[in-house]
Amino acid sequence: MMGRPMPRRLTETQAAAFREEGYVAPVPVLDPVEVSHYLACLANFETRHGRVDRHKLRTKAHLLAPWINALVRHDALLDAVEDVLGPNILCWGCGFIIKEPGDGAYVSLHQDGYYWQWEPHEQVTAWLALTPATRESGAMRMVPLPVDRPDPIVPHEENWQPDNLLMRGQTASGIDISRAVDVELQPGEMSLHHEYTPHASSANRAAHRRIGFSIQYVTPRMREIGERTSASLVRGRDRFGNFDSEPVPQCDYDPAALTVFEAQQARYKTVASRAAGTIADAGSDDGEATPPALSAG
Ligand SMILES: O=C(O)CCC(=O)C(=O)O
Repeated sequence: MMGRPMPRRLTETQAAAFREEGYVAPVPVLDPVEVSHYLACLANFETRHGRVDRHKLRTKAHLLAPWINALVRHDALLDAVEDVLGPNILCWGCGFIIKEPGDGAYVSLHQDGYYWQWEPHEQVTAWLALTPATRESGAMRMVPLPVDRPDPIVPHEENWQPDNLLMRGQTASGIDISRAVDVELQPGEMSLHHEYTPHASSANRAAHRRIGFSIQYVTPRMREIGERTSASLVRGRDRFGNFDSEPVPQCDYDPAALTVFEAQQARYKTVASRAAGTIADAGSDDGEATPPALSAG
């Protein structure tokens, strides 16, 4: 571990597990008072704007309300993300993934990187539980695989199903699902997973809503192939300028932020509708250190 900074929130074991297994959990980040606060914010938001159903608030929700924007900037979340990505962090997107009791919603086995055309692959998804995410309520299941491996993205079959929360019903082939590990989380705990890590989740058979908040963080060095898009600098500095910066909403559906949200939403649909092949890692000589937990041990 020589030369690697001391982790801020993950243990050394957890930071190593992220590299070796592609995910780490549980990471405690919010205390019960904070969990209650964010649940109340969500309840107020739903009272004012309608229930957050399975297709609403799924991408760049941080542009829609000040409290969502504050959550993606929460220090405890960012400390853990910093242990994986290093000190400079952008929030690319986020969304609520809510499974109502008995609604049948599930997520097929997939890799996030199947659609994302990003390089280098300096990305992590933080998935925060606001209610218990258990085997019964439809917690995520991860297939442990090292981040650093040849040909990490496998072919996906596309088979749209109404209850599948994935837009095209993409399902990874050739992955041994029997190796999947249940990632059960209590409210206030989160998991971190890399875009190469295969994961899935089953329907909610519990009596409560399973409320998860999924945030995609990237380093400023990361860029999207093709169209230029936007992201929010949430920690450190951005010496690369690969993304347009995003406004911070001052109220729900602040018009300035909503314009950016809608433009990105339209683009996201286009990206998600074309299957991505594996993108070769293009090592860049930019003088910025490789993120701590993404560098080989
Ligand atoms: O919420 C779920 O069950 C799945 C979430 C997911 O696939 C993700 O955040 O990448």
